[in-house]
Amino acid sequence: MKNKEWDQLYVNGTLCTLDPADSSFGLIKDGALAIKDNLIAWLGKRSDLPADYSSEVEINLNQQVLTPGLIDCHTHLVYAGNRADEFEKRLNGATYEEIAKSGGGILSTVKATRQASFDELLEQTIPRAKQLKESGVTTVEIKSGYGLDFDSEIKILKVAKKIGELLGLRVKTTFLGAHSIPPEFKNRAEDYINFLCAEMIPVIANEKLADFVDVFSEKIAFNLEQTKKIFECASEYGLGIKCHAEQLSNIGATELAARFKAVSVDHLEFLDEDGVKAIAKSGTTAVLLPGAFYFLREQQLPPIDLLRKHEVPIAIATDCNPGTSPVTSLTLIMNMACTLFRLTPLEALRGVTINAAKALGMENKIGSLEVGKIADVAIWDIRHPAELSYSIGFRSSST
Ligand code: DI6
Ligand code: FE
Repeated sequence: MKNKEWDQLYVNGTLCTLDPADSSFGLIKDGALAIKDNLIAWLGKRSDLPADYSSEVEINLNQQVLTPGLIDCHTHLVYAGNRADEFEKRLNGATYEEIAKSGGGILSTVKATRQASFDELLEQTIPRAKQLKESGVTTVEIKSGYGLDFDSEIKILKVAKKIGELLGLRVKTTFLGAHSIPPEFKNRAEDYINFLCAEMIPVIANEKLADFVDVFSEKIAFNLEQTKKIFECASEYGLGIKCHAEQLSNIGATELAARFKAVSVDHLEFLDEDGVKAIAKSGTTAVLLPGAFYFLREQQLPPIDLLRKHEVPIAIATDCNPGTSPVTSLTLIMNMACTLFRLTPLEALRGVTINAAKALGMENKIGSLEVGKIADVAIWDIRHPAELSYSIGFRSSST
């Protein structure tokens, strides 16, 4: 019997390993990558392949570039309807906050999502998930948050899991019950928080419906004290913590999230240096969402230079949602991160691979090409990985 018996071997292309040990893209020209039992079993220069290998299948990359499968670490993919009407209102001068306060915004999507059956919701979500996949995504985080009652939130989380099964995507789910206060709890935010902590989080944890809990911590949503209650409850039930923080104003949500060792804080346009220092210390990943920045015509840039200075890992994601980021291409987001936030193409690619893996606590399993990691890859008809950020919304040849 031969020593190396692989299931699959890629040859004749450029590997972009994003190996954290490499200070750049980690390119291996004329590389070879072997897979055994869905794990990366070997990778290196083709000329260094061991003499005694054999592989069931050999795939010719024809000079294409192979990267780790992309990771979209922040989406609200499961919702019903759309908000084109609101988009027009905003173009005529209404602000996002004004629309939210008058009962539109998130709550209009909540209404549509509550009314949709499981199958209808699934049917509306599948095209979005397919488009993400076409942009090279193999792992996607999906938040609830457009149900805001027991049955609807569970329905959304189950649709998210079903999407993973149907499309062969790795799905991580996040419970975002604290996205907005539903109409039946109007002016009773405390009661709603108590309901989330007493009745929802325990069930969601016990039934393993979510990996993380997230809070929209903001003036127009939940304040710090309410956010803290949710984080305490989530920690008690062993769920990871994420936070929509400092998106529209600075209320100190980032520092609070850092105290709870959040895996990520997301948005961050209004983050200050104290907040950056706090997440540098807690090992929390900063997730930037250029789609929402663009769509809201935001002027305040997230503190990129401070994040760099304090060596905070930066991830980027689509934030796919009907209100502030109706986008289903992660490569388009890479381009936006470069044009709007001046990330380099390398930072953008790290932002959707290794750093996005960190934002999901999965950096030991996915996000770079290294022996022992899960072998999910994306193949691109390009010659250098910087082209993924340069082209506007590139599509992968396969994932
Ligand atoms: N921040 C956002 O940008 C989205 N959610 C959040 O917490 C917006 C969600 C929506 O408007 O539907
Ligand atoms: Fe979001």
